[in-house]
Amino acid sequence: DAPRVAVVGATGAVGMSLLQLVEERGFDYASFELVASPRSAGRTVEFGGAELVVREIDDVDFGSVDVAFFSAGTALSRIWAPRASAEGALVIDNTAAFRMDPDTPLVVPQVNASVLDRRPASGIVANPNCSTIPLVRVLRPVLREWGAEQVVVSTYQAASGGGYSGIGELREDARSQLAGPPYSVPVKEFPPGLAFNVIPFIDTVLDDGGTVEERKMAQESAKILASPELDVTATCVRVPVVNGHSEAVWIRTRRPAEREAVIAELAAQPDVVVHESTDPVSTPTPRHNGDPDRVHVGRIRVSEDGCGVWLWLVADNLRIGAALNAIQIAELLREKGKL
Ligand code: A2P
Ligand code: 11C
Repeated sequence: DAPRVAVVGATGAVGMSLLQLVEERGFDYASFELVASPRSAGRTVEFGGAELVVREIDDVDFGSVDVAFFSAGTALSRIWAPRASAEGALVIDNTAAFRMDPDTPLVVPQVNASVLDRRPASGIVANPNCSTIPLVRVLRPVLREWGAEQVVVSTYQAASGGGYSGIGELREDARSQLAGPPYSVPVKEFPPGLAFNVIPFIDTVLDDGGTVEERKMAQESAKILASPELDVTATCVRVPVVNGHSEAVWIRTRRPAEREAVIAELAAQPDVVVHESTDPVSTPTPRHNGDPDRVHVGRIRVSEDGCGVWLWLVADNLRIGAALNAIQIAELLREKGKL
């Protein structure tokens, strides 16, 4: 039977992308509940040809839900995901709350689908961070074919990673900057202000000077790729782009690779598009990216000794990096008869 679905954080940037994808992909459901904060409770949202009323989470009976997608922040997931799962819903959690929990699989269906052969002990499946997902999708074939010792990544992350408030803040700040001083825009999401700027901090700074976002990329990649010895190091940077994360990736391989073979391996991955042209107009950028449900790769280069591979990737962080991966997890669970 088709599952009964709830989306927690349905009015947010990831939640709205998820609703769109459910419709676009014809994901089958028996019932559908939209959940958001008390601020949105009572609002109606058009979905599936009906007007659905948004509810607050206290009013949801998770015993009548088969799968609950959570995208309303880590703090809310910490409290509510275990409750929802105890009441009988399988939770697909898009926050950082349970990603590193040993009883919770961290899943990118194109990379480690087999970890869902068993129903998760915690009742929760974690969806990785939006910059981790496209990275592991391109690392998987390189690791398999040539091995890898080290991966060094610099990210160029869009404002939508900070949800609707991030997008709104970038737009307002850009207007204010264009209007000239005095600049009166309050900067909460992206201090000291993202418009016409780049900011080398995403999330909290740790004692060692790294950031939580950088640590997520390292830890989550190792868990998904099941390669604890792989050294993934990142510098995560916020850029004034509305949507679409980009990454410059350098991989030190164990065995020498040839450029043509790297291109062929990457192009053979599901929903990865390799753009071979070096014309800037044909190279993937967040504004000109083609199909938003694919990972776009360009600028593939190989060092003289064959053991250094560089590439550039662009991926829609709300879809590939969040909502699409979550719905693909649900589709995979359906295929495996676990949902
Ligand atoms: P709301 O729109 O009512 O604030 P974004 O990532 O775009 O900021 O979206 C965050 C999502 O999380 C929104 O749907 C938001 O609802 C939802 N949310 C925030 N706090 C809660 C809460 N306490 N209970 C349920 N949903 C919440
Ligand atoms: C950003 N990657 O771009 C963050 C947003 O762990 O799911 C997603 C945070 C997360 O700001």
